[in-house]
Amino acid sequence: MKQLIFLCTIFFMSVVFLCSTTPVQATAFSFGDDSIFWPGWGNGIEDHQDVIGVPDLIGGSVEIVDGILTQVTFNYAGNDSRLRSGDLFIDLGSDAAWDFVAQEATLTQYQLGTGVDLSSNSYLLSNETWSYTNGNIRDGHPVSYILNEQLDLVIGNGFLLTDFNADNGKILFAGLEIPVLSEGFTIGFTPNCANDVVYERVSVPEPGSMLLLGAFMIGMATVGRKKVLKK
Ligand SMILES: [Ca+2]
Ligand SMILES: [Ca+2]
Repeated sequence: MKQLIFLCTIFFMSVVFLCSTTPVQATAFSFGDDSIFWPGWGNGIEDHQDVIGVPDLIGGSVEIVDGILTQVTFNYAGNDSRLRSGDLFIDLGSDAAWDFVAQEATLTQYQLGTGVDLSSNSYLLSNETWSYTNGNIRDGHPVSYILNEQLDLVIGNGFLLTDFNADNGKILFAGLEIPVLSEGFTIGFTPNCANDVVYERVSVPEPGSMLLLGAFMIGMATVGRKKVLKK
């Protein structure tokens, strides 16, 4: 009898677990900084060094709610008041074509149709967004995607907009609504002088794997219960 009560309890807990995994799930995944430049965008000079001056991007994290990428945070060390944020690029499925770009001014999110190949020439490059002559930068690296005339105006008025001066060590892109696939995605980002470039793959575990675990627990409990009843 005790065994039967035990198995019934497991069965009940399994049902609760299975039901509780179905509603809203917010999950955070972290990423590092293992790339020096985007594939194909080395400049032949600074290609061996991850960081030129400051800041040093040290990875970050993403938040996914029910299969929707809602925010991306970059962590960095060091600061320079002349720096501005570049755009956030997202490549769904990591097939070397950008599918979404989020831009600073109003954190507007754009979907790029069938994706924009990495070799596209529709970028503003680091040497076009950084006018200071003292100190080296990583020349010729994509910083922002040219989507409309408005962005050119923003650049003309003083680079991109997110303020690197907050000095809290974080750059946050929030309010995103990007549906991500189980294949995962790649994040691209750099400050306007491309002194440190992010190109990182993020894996997203299948939501179904949690449901499978719940179903497995119920199955085990059911088999065990039948055995007890037979006795
Ligand atoms: Ca770095
Ligand atoms: Ca880097």
